[in-house]
Amino acid sequence: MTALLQTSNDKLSSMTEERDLLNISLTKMTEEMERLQNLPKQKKTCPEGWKMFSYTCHFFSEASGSWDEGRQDCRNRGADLVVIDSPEEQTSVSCFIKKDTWIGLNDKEEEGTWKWIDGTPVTLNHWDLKQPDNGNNLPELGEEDCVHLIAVENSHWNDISCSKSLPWICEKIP
Ligand code: MBG
Ligand code: CA
Repeated sequence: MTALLQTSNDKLSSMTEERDLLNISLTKMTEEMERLQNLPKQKKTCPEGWKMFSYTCHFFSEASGSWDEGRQDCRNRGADLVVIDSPEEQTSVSCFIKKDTWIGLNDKEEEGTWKWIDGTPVTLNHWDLKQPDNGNNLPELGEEDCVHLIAVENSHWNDISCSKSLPWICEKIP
């Protein structure tokens, strides 16, 4: 009888211990859940030197380089070349550029098939008059597979040789 009582006492104390540990882990998990649930409510900001646009950040480079060099610089900044997917975004970036500027649009993969660097097809159409023309068969221009904003009001798009040296716009989600 005593032995039986002892066994169930032991069992009880080990279960009490287990219950306490589970309670601690429940408290921790509840805290973590609340932290994660509050994440979207936190006000996000862009790094210094970047401009907030909608839910993203834009960086306008001082430096110039080829389209590939621009893209690499964006990647080094944890970003990529800008994808312009709304008239509002187009208007916003066009306000800030002072020179012709690279954006994340090209037809390198297939001539005439324009794709944003994130794989999305072109929904917004902001081509300049008579563009894209792949250099209009002018031998001195060569192939034109990369797109830049033209540095005039509205900054329409033109295709140009990817090796041209231009500044670029990067984009990332904060
Ligand atoms: C230029 C474009 C160039 C090519 C050329 C054709 C005056 O714009 O920059 O890309 O399209 O026109 O003539
Ligand atoms: Ca062109």
